[in-house]
Amino acid sequence: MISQKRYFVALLIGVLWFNSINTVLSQKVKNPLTTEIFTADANPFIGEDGTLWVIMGRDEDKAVKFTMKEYHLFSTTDMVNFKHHGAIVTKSDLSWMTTYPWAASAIYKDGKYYLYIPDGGTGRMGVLVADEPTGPWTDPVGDVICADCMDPHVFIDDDGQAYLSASIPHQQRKAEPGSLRTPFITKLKNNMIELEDDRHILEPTEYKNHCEASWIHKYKGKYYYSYKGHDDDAQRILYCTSDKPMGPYKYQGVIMEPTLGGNLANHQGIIKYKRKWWMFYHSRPVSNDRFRRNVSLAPLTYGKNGVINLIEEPDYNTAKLKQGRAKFGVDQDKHNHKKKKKGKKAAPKKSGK
Ligand code: FUB
Repeated sequence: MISQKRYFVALLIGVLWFNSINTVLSQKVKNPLTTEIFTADANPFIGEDGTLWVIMGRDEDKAVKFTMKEYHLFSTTDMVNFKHHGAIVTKSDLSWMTTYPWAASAIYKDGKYYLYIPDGGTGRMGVLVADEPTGPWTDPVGDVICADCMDPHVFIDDDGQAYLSASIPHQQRKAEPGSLRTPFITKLKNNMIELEDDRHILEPTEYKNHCEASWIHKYKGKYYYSYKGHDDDAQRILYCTSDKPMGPYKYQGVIMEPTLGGNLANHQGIIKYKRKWWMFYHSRPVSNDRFRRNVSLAPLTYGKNGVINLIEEPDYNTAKLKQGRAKFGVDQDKHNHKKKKKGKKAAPKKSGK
């Protein structure tokens, strides 16, 4: 009798779990994820209870540069409905900040959340710690923990070892031809607030045309290092793969072509959530302006041999955009006109080498 009861409870849990996953797979993502504020540099991470959290930088409503002052937090359990938790960290919380808090990286490990924050493009990077993604976030060091970690990303491997990838600013190291900054990968110590001394600076044979936005993820035992391109690959999201987290890597191709509104600074955040892979990115569907961006989300799929299929920028939620444009005084007709004139460029279906 007892075992029959247990069987039914297990069956019920199984059905509920299957339904929740199917909901995620079948619902349609609403892009951009919010038009309430301008957002950029989405960093998705999974919390202790399985919620997907996303920390984004906020572009100011009247921004004319990347003068971002706040990180905002969003959460979801279905990739369709995102809850906005407001600003969780501001520039004034960071005693060591000399410029603006740019693309940060957050991660959960052993009961704590860590947030790695770059001081603009200077390479200086500090770290905050919290018990919950909503904070309060505190600064355990009170100073930077790295002098040359621009656009950091922290990835934790299956064995618990954490790796940090980032870009060395060009002021500190001359980049390879075609690149603006040099990518590297290093280990974090167990305490998550110190870097190991050894680092693998990627050789020119491992990547090409690198700008910023380092990101590591793992798929079927392979490590993927993705980044935003430079020079001939300006504004593209590119990637390389390796059998080991610290490389050597091999350049593979393009994940995404330049986004709507064109110039400067896409930034990818790649994550697996409820059996499906996703890429957060940003573009300018509301403002059509370089410094006022909106984060969107697209499914990421793999082809033969783990090749990442090219992600085409999806259609946006027009009703939401109209509201957004009215709020920020963007001329709808001017935007549409520009879009029509530009036309739709043909893009290859698979990533090219
Ligand atoms: O958002 C400020 C900077 O622009 C980021 O650090 C870069 O990745 C680019 O998105």
